[in-house]
Amino acid sequence: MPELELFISNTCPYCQKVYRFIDKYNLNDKIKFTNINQSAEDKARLVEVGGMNQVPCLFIDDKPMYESSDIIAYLKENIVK
Ligand SMILES: N[C@@H](CCC(=O)N[C@@H](CS)C(=O)NCC(=O)O)C(=O)O
Repeated sequence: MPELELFISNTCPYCQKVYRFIDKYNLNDKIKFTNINQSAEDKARLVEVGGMNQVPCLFIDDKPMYESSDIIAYLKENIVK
């Protein structure tokens, strides 16, 4: 099982789209949620590792994946049982 960390922000509709999928398939406890509005350090880590200040971004074993549709497709293929 890879380590999954999802970077989100408070008002982002694309984050909400990903979250709805996560909630629907009960994946909450498989993913660490990191809200970049709550931590300047986490926001800096997102930009440093991912290269963009864009959410949602899923770190899969510390490798960044942007784009809500790609994240949902990844979760569907690899994490949903
Ligand atoms: N096509 C992207 C759009 C993501 C997006 O536009 N995110 C906004 C927040 S709702 C953002 O992070 N904007 C800041 C930026 O792109 O620098 C997706 O589907 O994930």
